[in-house]
Order: sequence, then structure tokens, then C-alpha cells
Amino acid sequence: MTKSSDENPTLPKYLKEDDLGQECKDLIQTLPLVEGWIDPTFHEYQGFWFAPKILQGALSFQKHFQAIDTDIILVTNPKSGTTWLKALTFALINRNKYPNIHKNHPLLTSNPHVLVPFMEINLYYETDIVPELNSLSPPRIFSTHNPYVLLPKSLKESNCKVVYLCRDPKDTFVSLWHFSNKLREQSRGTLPLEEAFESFCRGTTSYGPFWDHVLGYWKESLERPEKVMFLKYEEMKMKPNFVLKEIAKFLGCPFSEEEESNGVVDDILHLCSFEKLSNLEINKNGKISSEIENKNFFRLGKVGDWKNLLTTKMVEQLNIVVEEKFGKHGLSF
Ligand code: PAP
Repeated sequence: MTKSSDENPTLPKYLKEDDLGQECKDLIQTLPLVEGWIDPTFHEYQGFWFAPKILQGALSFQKHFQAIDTDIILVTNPKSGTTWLKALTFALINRNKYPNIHKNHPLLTSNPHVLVPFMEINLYYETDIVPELNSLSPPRIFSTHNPYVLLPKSLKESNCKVVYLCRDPKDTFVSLWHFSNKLREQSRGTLPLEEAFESFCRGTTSYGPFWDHVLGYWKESLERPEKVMFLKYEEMKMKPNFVLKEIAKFLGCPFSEEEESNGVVDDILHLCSFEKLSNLEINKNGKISSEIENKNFFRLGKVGDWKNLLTTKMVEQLNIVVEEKFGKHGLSF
């Protein structure tokens, strides 16, 4: 097991765990543990794996967040298209506030993760600090990677909307592996592909198991389609115009015929496209608060990159797991 990284002062913030509260320290002592991908350790809590600071944030979010009916919560497994969904939803909801999309739009100067913060990573991250969110004007847009079981009660019970985006596990895995390696450069070096793959199949990824995460929201979307919208990255790539209009309807702000004929849908899609966002100065050279470089959220943005990395044996193995986990639930990729 790799040693705690707190001792090295030159490490970026995302690798430091020095401000972990006593309560969380005590809790993680009692939990099963495995080696982490980016953080040294992952701990299993209620069937899901978390890095210590993420678990602290997830529990604080669960305990303290008070949802209101107008809230919009974007949920993903890591590397399933979070950045894209944040950009699209922000642009969609604020389309009247920033009509001049090509000039003064916040997405031109801020990374989507800054405009739509993560609950457990940004807002509820610090020990004992509960953020003041009541003054934010509605609709408030937040995001989380938390599994469904760990969502706050008020979020589940209120009429707020949840948009869940998932992605083919093969591409999610590949994206996660590349991202983890970037973030490990300064600490532990490259995570061997085979090791990462076995870990992904066992479910020991951040917020994993991947399948249980997806199924939690899939089931909820079937039971309460007015509450949880279930999206797939691949469909968004294939039919972006259609999916964006569906999201707008689901969130109660459908595009008018006039907006459609004025090209508002296409303008939003263009602004939020991989090509546009990844080439902005802020996303080429900026960093988010955890000191992760923005460029790490924009690698390739394509469907099917797994073909360039996974062996035939790996693909077969993953296909079997996927069929085993999702087949009986009518979910496929
Ligand atoms: P996160 O969960 O850590 O926030 P997330 O945004 O889900 O990360 O993952 C990044 C992936 O989304 C990258 O995929 P890749 O590694 O296969 O390339 C990234 O390229 C992709 N991505 C980021 N922005 C966009 C976008 N605007 N359109 C499509 N894909 C995007």
C-alpha cells in the first residue's frame, strides 16, 4: 500500500489529505480498504469506494444539503461526460441571461467545473464547513458523482430534477485510466493498464462499482421518470440536437419554435462542443481549485477509443461483466 501523500509539500492540492476531519479519520479506520488509483487508498462505504476526502465531502453533502424544488442536480460516474453535461446545462438554463453567446458568455472564460460545482468535491469538501447556498438564485445547478444511495434525503424527496449521464464502460475505463495517469505523474507514475483494468472489473474505482452506480440511477429513472432523466454519452454524441431539446423539456424550459429557428440550439451545442471548449485559453492553461489542470478534462472526446487500447481478451472480459450486471435490467451500450 502506498504511503499517505501528506508529507510532500510540493504535491498539488488534489493529492493532499491533511485537512481530513477526526470523524472521517475514525470512520475510515473501520472500513475495508484497497489501493486507490490517484489517492493512495479507497475505502468502501455502503457498497461504494471512495478516497478519504471524497468520502468526507460525500457524507457532509448527504447530511447538510437542503434541496429546493427548482434545483438541478447533474450526476455522473467519473469520466462519463461530466464536463460536457455541465457546459450544456449551464448554457441551456442561462440562455436568456447571456444571449450574446459568442461574446460575453461565462463558458468562454470559466471552466464548466467552476460554473457548476461538485457538491462533495467543491462545496462540502472542507471539514466542518457547510456552504451557504440559499442566496444563489434559482434554478441552482449542482453536480455530484455520489451514488444514488448516498444522495441527501431532501434531494430525493423534493421535486428537484436529476440528470444522470452514463457512458460505455469501455470508454469510461479508458478515459479514467488516462486521467488517473496524468494526475499520478507527480506521485506514483503510470498505473499499469492490466492492474487498472482488473480493478475496474472488480469495481474498485472512485465511486465504483461502475455498474452499481449506473443501476442505482437507471432504476430510479424507470420508477420516477419525471424526477431522474437517464442519458448516454454515445446518444448525445450521435444526436446532440435531439438530446439537448429533450434535456430542455425535462428541465421545464423547452426551446420555442422561434429559438429553434434562430439557431439557439445549435449555438449552445457549438459553444459546448469539445472542439470549442478545449481550444479556449482558460481550458488550455487554467486550473480548477483542486489544482487539476483544466486541459485534463479534454482528452479526445470521442466514442470508441477503447478500440485503441483494450486487448481482445479485455473486451471479452468486460463484455461478460456488462452483460451479467446490466443484461437483466434492459440496459446496454
Ligand atoms: P469528470 O467526471 O472527472 O468531471 P468527465 O468530463 O466526465 O470528467 O470526463 C472527461 C471526458 O469527457 C473525456 O473523455 P476522453 O478521455 O474519452 O476524451 C473528455 O475528452 C470528454 N469531454 C470533455 N468535454 C467534452 C465535450 N465538450 N464533448 C464531448 N466530450 C467531452
